[in-house]
Formats: sequence, C-alpha cells, structure tokens
Amino acid sequence: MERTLILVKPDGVQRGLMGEIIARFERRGLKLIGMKFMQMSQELAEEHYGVHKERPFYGALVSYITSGPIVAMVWEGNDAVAAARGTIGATKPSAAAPGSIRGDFGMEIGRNLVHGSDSPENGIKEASIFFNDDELVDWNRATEAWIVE
Ligand code: IDP
Ligand code: MG
Repeated sequence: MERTLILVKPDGVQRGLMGEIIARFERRGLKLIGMKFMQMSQELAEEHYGVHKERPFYGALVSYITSGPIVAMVWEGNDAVAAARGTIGATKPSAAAPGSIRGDFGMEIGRNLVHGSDSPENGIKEASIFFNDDELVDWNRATEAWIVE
C-alpha cells in the first residue's frame, strides 16, 4: 500500500479551491489518512524542497509555498503515487491535460496549485516530515470493497 503527500498550495487555498481539489482525490478512490490546515515555516519549506536547492527557482518556490496557509494531506492506496500524479497533471499547468487539477485550474508553473510525492519512497518520507504517526488515522472505509477488488 502506497502513501502520497498531497499539498494544496497557497494559491489553491486563496482561490477557494480547497474543496474542489480535495474532492478530486476523494472521488478517485484514494483513502485519506491525515489532513491539516497549516502555514509552512521557512524551515519546513527548506526541508520539503531541499532536493531543489540548486535550481534557479528555489528561492521563489520557498517564498511561494510559505506565502499563505496550505492543506497538507496523506492519501493511501495501491499505486497511490502514480494515481495522484495523474490527478494532479503535468508540472507546467499550461501544458497539463484538461481534466487534471493543474490542467483545469492553472496557467503557470510557479502557481501550480498542488504538490504530490513523486515516488513511493518519497511518499513515505514526505508524509513523515508533515505528520507524526499519531496524526495518521487507521480507519475502515465503508465503500472499500467497491473501490478495491
Ligand atoms: P512537481 O511539483 O510536478 O513534482 P517538481 O519538478 O518537483 O514538480 O518541482 C517542484 C515545484 O517547483 C513545482 O511544483 C513548481 O511549483 C516549482 N517549479 C518547478 N519548476 C519550476 C520552474 O521552472 N519555475 C518556477 N517554479 C518551478
Ligand atoms: Mg516534485
């Protein structure tokens, strides 16, 4: 079972798209196991985006992600990482497929609304940066047998 860290970035919150974005993952069939509304600190942003430290857009990326509140979530499922990346769409919203979150709501790479982990290993790692074990919920979903064979 994979886990993916999903963030509704500050533009998604400010534009009133939290519910819309969360609904996409919920309807897809992923299972929510953790959620918080929070403001990312500089330290957390640098830890989360440390892999991009040498990229020219790093400074702008850290100020973007810390510019307002976000929704942090952990979603679980078979192939959760790839499924969520499909629901999110390509990094550059103007090139993202219609029907994806970025393809439906975004125009620019620096305002691309949502984060999703890029590998199962990073899903586990990123979830643990944002959530303690006791903040993740083990629950039985009533519809499970209609989503998972
Ligand atoms: P991803 O979010 O689709 O996984 P990454 O390549 O991991 O994309 O980049 C992380 C984030 O950095 C992107 O979501 C976007 O917000 C930002 N970013 C990536 N490339 C650029 C760029 O060329 N200019 C500005 N921001 C960028
Ligand atoms: Mg990435």
